[in-house]
Amino acid sequence: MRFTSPVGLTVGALMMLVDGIEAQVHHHQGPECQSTNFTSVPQRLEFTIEKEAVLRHVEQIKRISDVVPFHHRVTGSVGSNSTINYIANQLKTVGYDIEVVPFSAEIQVYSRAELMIEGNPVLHMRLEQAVWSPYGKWTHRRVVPASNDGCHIEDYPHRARGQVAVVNGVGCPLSKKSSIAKSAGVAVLMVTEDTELQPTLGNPDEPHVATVKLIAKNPSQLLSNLTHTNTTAYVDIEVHTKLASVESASIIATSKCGYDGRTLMLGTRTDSFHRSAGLNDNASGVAALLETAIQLSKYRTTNRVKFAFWTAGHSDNYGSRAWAQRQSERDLDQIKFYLDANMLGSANGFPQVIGGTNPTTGLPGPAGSDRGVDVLRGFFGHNHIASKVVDYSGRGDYQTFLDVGIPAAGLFGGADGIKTPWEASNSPKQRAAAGMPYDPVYNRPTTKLGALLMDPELL
Ligand SMILES: *[C@@H]1O[C@H](CO)[C@@H](O)[C@H](O)[C@H]1NC(C)=O
Ligand SMILES: *[C@@H]1O[C@H](CO)[C@@H](O)[C@H](O)[C@H]1NC(C)=O
Ligand SMILES: *[C@@H]1O[C@H](CO)[C@@H](O)[C@H](O)[C@H]1NC(C)=O
Ligand SMILES: *[C@@H]1O[C@H](CO)[C@@H](O)[C@H](O)[C@H]1NC(C)=O
Ligand SMILES: CC(=O)N[C@H]1CO[C@H](CO)[C@@H](O)[C@@H]1O
Repeated sequence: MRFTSPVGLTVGALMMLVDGIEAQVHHHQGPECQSTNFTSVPQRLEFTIEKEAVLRHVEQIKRISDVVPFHHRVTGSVGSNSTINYIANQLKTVGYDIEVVPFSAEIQVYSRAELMIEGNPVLHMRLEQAVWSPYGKWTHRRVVPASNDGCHIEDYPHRARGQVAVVNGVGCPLSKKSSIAKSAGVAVLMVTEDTELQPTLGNPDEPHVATVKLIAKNPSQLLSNLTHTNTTAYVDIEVHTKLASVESASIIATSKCGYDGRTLMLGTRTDSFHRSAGLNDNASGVAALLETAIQLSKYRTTNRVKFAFWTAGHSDNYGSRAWAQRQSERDLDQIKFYLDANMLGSANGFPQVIGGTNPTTGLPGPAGSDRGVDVLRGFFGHNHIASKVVDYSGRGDYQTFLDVGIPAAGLFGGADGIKTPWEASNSPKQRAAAGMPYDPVYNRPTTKLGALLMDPELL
């Protein structure tokens, strides 16, 4: 079965975007690229990506996760290393120049947080601990709600000093709230949200307070129960964290042919969350990109194409940031566009193009980002597939590129966001559950391939 792949087609479309003037086609090709072994321009790449081939890569990654402890593929683990080796071997076989970019860092490998609400009855709740949160144990503290969104120091009342301040999940990055809470003398910052997503503080170097998330179906009601009872609610909170030095690698595969000065880069991350085999998140991105790379190897491209398979994506884009730090200004300047592909197999997914406003600067992405977004939207429109643009959230490896001034966009099937009625009515029947998450198994310990619906439209 042959089908149209957004990733495959958009590679072709984006290559034309970075081509600019078509006349430069042959000038920059080395002698090995003059052979008739190559077809010249990959305009029809989209027709050569087979769904079965993509699924085979996902199945291979599932096989890897089946035989490792806890079935996860966390950075530096056996499952992660086997995934990386599999990718590198596949790409080497079809002739890419492979660069193994070593990665070594202190990574949070274990975290757990618990809340005990004293009172009648005593409530025990699991908290999701923010990545890079400081740790500790606090007993008999008051729960004090911050006013507004907790983005300004005056949002934390004096009686929150040394206590547990509660904020919502909107308004500004959690990292900012946590730093402000620290200045306000708060002991623990508790964010209430109804999603399973593990929050992150970005990096371990900034001043933060212990930061945890209380996952509640109705956070505002729980909060008012905790804070507006006539007797003050007291809580005990315990945050455990373990850091370990982790060794891993990112894989960069570079096409043999093409002009370096206008390089197109495509990337995805290879690691999973702790409790998950990560088959959608993000094996689907790996599989789609890997198969695109394999098919593209048959073509002589005008411009250089690099495929990146990042490690430590889960720990705040560490892998891609470590790679970017090793590049010279000139290397980075040659990359004219970066496309990130992740979670393309979301069972209730909806095609989303990531672009818009950079959360770090509050400004639009670097010049050229919009054109990339238009090419991706254009693809969906041309194929009568409903899609939408969502703002960069900072959680994908595209953020690394935005931060160094390289135009970037992302392709995404959706995670714990909720499908709207409009999106549902513009989705095929099997993905039309309004009011349900795009990925019902996001960050859950499932290894079932059946949970994925690798459907042609989303791959
Ligand atoms: C072209 O393909 C043939 C057969 O697959 C191979 O032997 C030859 O080395 C290739 N030439 C180049 C320049 O890659
Ligand atoms: C809040 O308290 C009310 C009344 O006791 C209870 O029915 C409700 O379930 C509580 N909500 C939460 C989120 O704990
Ligand atoms: C809390 O106190 C107010 C007045 O002080 C009273 O009207 C209300 O019934 C009390 N609520 C509970 C749950 O005891
Ligand atoms: C994973 O690979 C890295 C090298 O990239 C190595 O240092 C590390 O020991 C490997 N981890 C395991 C668990 O084999
Ligand atoms: C485990 C992991 O890194 N998941 C990521 C997969 O990609 C999406 C989109 O970039 C991220 O939001 C997830 O955090």
